[in-house]
This record gives sequence, structure tokens and C-alpha cells, in this order.
Amino acid sequence: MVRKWWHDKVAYQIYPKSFLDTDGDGIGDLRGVIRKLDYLKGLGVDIIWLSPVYRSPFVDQGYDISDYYAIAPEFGTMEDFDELLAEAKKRDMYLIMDLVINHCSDQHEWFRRALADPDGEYADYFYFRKGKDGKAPSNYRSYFGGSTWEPVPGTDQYYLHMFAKEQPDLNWNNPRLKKELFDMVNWWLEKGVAGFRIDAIINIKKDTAFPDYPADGTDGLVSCTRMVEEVDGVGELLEELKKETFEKYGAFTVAEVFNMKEDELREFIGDNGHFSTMFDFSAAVLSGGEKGWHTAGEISFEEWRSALFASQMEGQKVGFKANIIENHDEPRGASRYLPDHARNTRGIQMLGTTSVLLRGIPFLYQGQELGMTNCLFDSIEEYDDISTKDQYKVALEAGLTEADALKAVARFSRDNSRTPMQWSDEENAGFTCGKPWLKVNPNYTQVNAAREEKDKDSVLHYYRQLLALRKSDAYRETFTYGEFRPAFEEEKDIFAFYRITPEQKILVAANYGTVERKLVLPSGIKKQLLCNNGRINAAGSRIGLGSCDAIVLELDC
Ligand code: TEU
Repeated sequence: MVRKWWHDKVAYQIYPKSFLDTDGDGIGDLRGVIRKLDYLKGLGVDIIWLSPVYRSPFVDQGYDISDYYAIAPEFGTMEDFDELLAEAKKRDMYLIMDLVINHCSDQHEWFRRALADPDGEYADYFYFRKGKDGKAPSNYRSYFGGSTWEPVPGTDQYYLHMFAKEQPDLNWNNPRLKKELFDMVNWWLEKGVAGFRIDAIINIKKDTAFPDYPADGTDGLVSCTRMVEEVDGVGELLEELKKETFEKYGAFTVAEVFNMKEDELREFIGDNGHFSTMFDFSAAVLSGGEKGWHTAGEISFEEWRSALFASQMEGQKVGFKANIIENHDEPRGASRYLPDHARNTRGIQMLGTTSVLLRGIPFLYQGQELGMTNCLFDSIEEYDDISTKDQYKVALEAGLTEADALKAVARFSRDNSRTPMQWSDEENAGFTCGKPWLKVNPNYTQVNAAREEKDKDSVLHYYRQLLALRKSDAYRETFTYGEFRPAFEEEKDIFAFYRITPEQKILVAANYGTVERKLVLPSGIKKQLLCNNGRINAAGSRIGLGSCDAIVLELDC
């Protein structure tokens, strides 16, 4: 494996709108990020992923970009951005941007020109197609519900949008469009960003015949992912993107990839892959819910452990995955992957331990280090998220009551992870002195950075120890390059694995169950590296793991 600069780093996703507001408009901003760089450095963060801060009408919270070269005034100015970049570099931190190039905003100049002249050159930056038998060109359902085709005003044509109708898809068959995108990517790389998180990128390849597929819902439509899964050739586009941009700058890239074809992992993240790495969504996709969030089942511990172990075993054959428990699209990990009895400080520390010490690059999401959890919203009107509102409608159309539909979306709403960062027990959790754009989780009085700073047993202190251990001189090599090997898989409720190099053997073990479990180790304990309850119940090579205990041990090789 070719060693890369980012292999031993820790990354942290900032959702700027909810991170810290410094001008009182209730919206987080770049100056808020600047103000917290030392907090992030002190946590052990090396790479910061900034969710989109480009100009946008915010229909999809910035994932609908109207100007790729401008900072949204809600977040500040380009000067603020330049200062953030410079201040991060002063701290040996790397900044990566969110690259949203499957689609742009319907307010982007390209699309406005396309609407103004549906037969002109800018219309071919998008997918403008005539309808079929008076209907849309194909029967695809968008990720946010409804047809992926929207009529082009004043014509018999439609335009394609895999996401919201305000997010027209960009035509990657158009060389002029591609060059505009590549020039933009290189402009940001020239500015000194270290790379990108790449949004929804698997969607850029279309089957331009736009064939219908059998409907998979009562709306007579089929998920647009069906076309994504069937069409070949995305690799050629991804390779061109890499060669025309990232590769020229040695940029770090982490791709958001769902629906990748079998056996393509090496092409995506191998030594010469399209990307440096990609997120491991193997746990997130377990929730299913193909017919809507209201149809999603509960994940069993065994399914969850097996999915992560399989993903680790697959990943280490070809490269590095990016490990997460949550992000801005997912509910909070502490509310999703912990059984009820473990939804407490030690359970959250346990979850952090078994995620951060996996093989691959850990990507924390803002507030994860505090143990932030899902937030209950009292009505659908309190939610902001476009996906949540769509799923609420889907649940009602499936016959659920309003109360049950609200419960269904509460589990998976993207707003669970978009509530303002909880800095203190002051009003609005210290996030803003204005009216926060989204509800603040009422548990901020307990779950907040200021309180946890003073509590040596807090989630925050534990995450600092966890990241320091991972990056320590003594163990960095093993936690970065050490083989991942499952341990005690036959043991119910035990999530345990080894990280192994010729010189070191480290055991990470946690008890997600409710009763103490005894484990017989394969060799003696050389050193206790970390434990979330201060002491380990060990005698020789036997250990006792109580409920929610997480331990990290160096064993005799
Ligand atoms: O997400 C792509 C994606 O597949 C998810 O949107 C998922 O389908 C959706 O969250 C279901 O609720 C990326 C961004 O992470 C997401 O925030 C954007 O909404 C989306 O792309 C469009 O840019």
C-alpha cells in the first residue's frame, strides 16, 4: 500500500449553518469556525470538512449552489474564508470543501440561461428532454419524492433533477460543462484547500435513453437509484475528474458513494482509485426503509456488527474507508446505534471507541464529541429538512396517522444532526444571541462543551483521550496500518477487534449488552491503553466486561 499524508489523520465535519453564529442572525458563520479552531485542534482534529458555504438559496441547505465562486453572505465573505484557510494552516490543519457537482441550483446563471433559451447551448448543460405521450420522459422518483422531471416553462420539454426540482442535474456528457466544473475545482485547489468531500457523485452518470423501469411504489414511479445502478461508465467520468483536477494537486478526496456496483471498491479507493477514500455507509444502509422511513426496521446488534466487520475486511484489502457514526444526513449515532440501556455517557464513549479505532480515517461530525443526540420536534412544521417533509407525506399517504408519521420521521430526520452545536448552558446553547434558524436540542443544559470541559469523565474528555491514543507516537502505526481482525465474534453483545502489526497486537473490546461478560484473552495484557470506566476487571488473561464497558489493551504478541 502506498502511504499517503492523510492516512493517520482525524477528520471532523462542520455543518456551518449550525456550528457557531457570531453576528447574531441565528445562522452559523465562517467567523464562528475561525473562533473554534483551537477547540478543534485541542480535540485532535487534523482535517476539517466544511459542508457547502457557497452562495445558495438554501432549498437543500447549501447543496443547491447558485455560484461556485462566491461565499454565501449568510456565512460571511471570501475574506472570511481566506482567513479561515490561513488560520487552519497556521495550526497544521487541512480544510476540505464540499464539492456538489452532480447538480447546481435552479438559481445558477447556467440554468437561468438555459430556461431563457431551452434550445440554446446552456440547455445542454442540463438534461432537457421532450415528454413521452404527454407525460414525463421517464418514471423516476427523485431522492426527495415526486418525479425527477420538471416541466420547462413555455415548452413541451422537461428537465431532470435527481434531488429537488430546485437542483437541476448537470450534463456530464457536455465537454463545455465539464471544463467549467474542472476549472472551478482547480480554482479552489489553487486557493489552497486540501481537497474535497464529494457529494452524491455516483449520480453523475446517466443512461441518456432514460428507460422506464417497473414501478416500485404506489405512485407509479421507480427510485432514480435504479437507473444509477443499471448504467455503466461512471468510472470513466470519475477518472477524468481526478486527472483534470485532484491529481494535479495531490488533493485529498472523500467520496459520498451509495449504490456502487459490486467489486468496484478498488477502482474507487485503491492506490490508484478515483478517490482517496469513501465513507463507510454499511451501518447506515442497514436501516432499509425502501418504501419510506416509516417502513424502516430496527437494526439488531449482530447485523450492525457483521456489517461493519465485513466492511472493514473488504476495505483493508484495497485501501482506507472513512469511518462515521453520523453526519448531516443521518440521525445522531448515539440515538441510532446504542441500545436503550446504553444511551448514557459511558455508552456513548463505548460507541466512539469502537468507531474511532477501526481501520480507516475517522470522520467525526460536529457534536459527536459531546455526545449530542437526536432532537424531538413537536410538529412537522418545526422541521426544516426537505427530505423529512417528503417522508412525512409518504408516511401519511401510506395511511399512517399524523402522530405516527411524525414518529417515523423523528427517527431518521436529517434535522436530528442539524440542530445547533451545544457550546454551553447559556441561552440557545451558546450558539447564537439571535433566534436560531433551527430548534436547539433541549438537552443542551447537560450536553454542552462548557460543562463537559469541567467534567473529566465527560464524553468530550474521553474523545480527546481516544484521539490522542489513536495518534500517539507509540500506537499511531498500529491504529493506522494495523490489520483489522474480528475478535470474540461468537460472544453475544461483544464488539471486539484486534489491530495488529508485526510489533504490536491491540485489542479493542466493548460490551453492548446488559450483563457482565467474561473473556479469555489469547495472550497476556501488556498494557491498558484506555478504558471508559477507569478500571479493568482483569486477572491474568481473563477480563470481565461490564455493560457499556469499552477497553483498549495492548497484548503480548
Ligand atoms: O446526499 C446524497 C444522498 O444520497 C442523500 O441525499 C440521501 O439520499 C438523502 O440524504 C436521503 O434523505 C448528498 C448530501 O449529503 C445531502 O445533504 C444532499 O441533500 C444531497 O446530496 C443533494 O446534494
